Amino acid sequence: MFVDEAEIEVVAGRGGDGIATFRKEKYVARGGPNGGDGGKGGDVVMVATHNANTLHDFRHKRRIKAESGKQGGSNNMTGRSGEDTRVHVPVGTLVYDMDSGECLADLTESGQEVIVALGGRGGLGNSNFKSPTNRAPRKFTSGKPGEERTLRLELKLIADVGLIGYPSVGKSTIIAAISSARPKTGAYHFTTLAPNLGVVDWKNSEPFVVADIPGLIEGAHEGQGLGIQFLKHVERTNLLVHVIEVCPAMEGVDDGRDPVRDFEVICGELKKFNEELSERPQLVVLNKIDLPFVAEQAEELKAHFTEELGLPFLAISAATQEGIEELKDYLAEAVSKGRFEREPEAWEE
Ligand SMILES: Nc1nc2c(ncn2[C@@H]2O[C@H](COP(=O)(O)OP(=O)(O)OP(=O)(O)O)[C@@H](O)[C@H]2O)c(=O)[nH]1
Ligand SMILES: [Mg+2]
Repeated sequence: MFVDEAEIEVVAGRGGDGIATFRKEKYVARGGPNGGDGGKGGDVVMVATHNANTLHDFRHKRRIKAESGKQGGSNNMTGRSGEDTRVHVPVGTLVYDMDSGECLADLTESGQEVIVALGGRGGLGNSNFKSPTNRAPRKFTSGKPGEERTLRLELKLIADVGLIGYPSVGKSTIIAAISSARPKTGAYHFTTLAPNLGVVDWKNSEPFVVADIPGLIEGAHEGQGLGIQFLKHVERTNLLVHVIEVCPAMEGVDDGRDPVRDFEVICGELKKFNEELSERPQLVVLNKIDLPFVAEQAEELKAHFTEELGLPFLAISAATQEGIEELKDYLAEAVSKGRFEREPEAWEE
């Protein structure tokens, strides 16, 4: 099950207590203080990984603790530190403190980590309290409690390209045709219930990630269909591929579907979700041109999108692979250009 939000409590380990002990040596009636300090409590650390792609695990694991530090020992032995607890979350997870609302981390890269609850300091053993006036202190201090927080985790996938469009236009078939992803496809609406990520490795370009999300329909912003909650998973992309299709005309039935109108409806939904997202560069892809009634309209649609709207346009068939190479060429170039624009310093050498 795909879960992209979770609430958890994290409790770091308590510091171990210091102790009060005295040296026992032959011929020394009363040795000096030698009580060691307590060990530090373990931290709770979040680590981003590509091996997880949902926050599902946290539906049942609501409280995550780290180990406490151990008590100090005699002979000035510091107690063992508590083990840190490392929690693996998917890349793209944002970590918020529930109380302050503050964003503690945005884990965008694999291996990136953040301490979300710091372990308590260990207490001091009595050897710390020796002074000229008190050569045999019995004083020691207790370890400090570990930090405790309630966190809200939010997953927002990170991809270079996002596939959007009505249900059944062939988004999942396209991601399967261009990438390593093999999502379910089907001749019915809402086959895809959760986002899929696929890596495209094409020619000499750097591999890039494409996200396929559940289909959108009119009123998605009001919760129609599966709603627009999945749109957040294409917020962190540089390019949207807007997939359209021509539906077969059925005698006497007007289902209101038309590629130009579909396109406008989805753009309207995007805008309602996030104004900025609706301004993201889009490539319009007409799919299913292996079907004669689709091929028939390709020229006219191309003219509409390129000339009237000034948008790039490709006609493809994910089923027969027609136009798939051009699509991958286009995406690879757009992605590398996008990366270049985002991080020009990295390319200067
Ligand atoms: N003829 C033809 N059929 C296609 C093509 N691409 C996809 N289909 C079919 O269209 C139907 C829907 O394809 P999906 O890839 O599941 O569509 P989707 O956009 O992911 O749909 P949702 O996940 O429901 O939003 C399936 O029956 C596919 O086999 C194509 O290029 N040509
Ligand atoms: Mg799908």
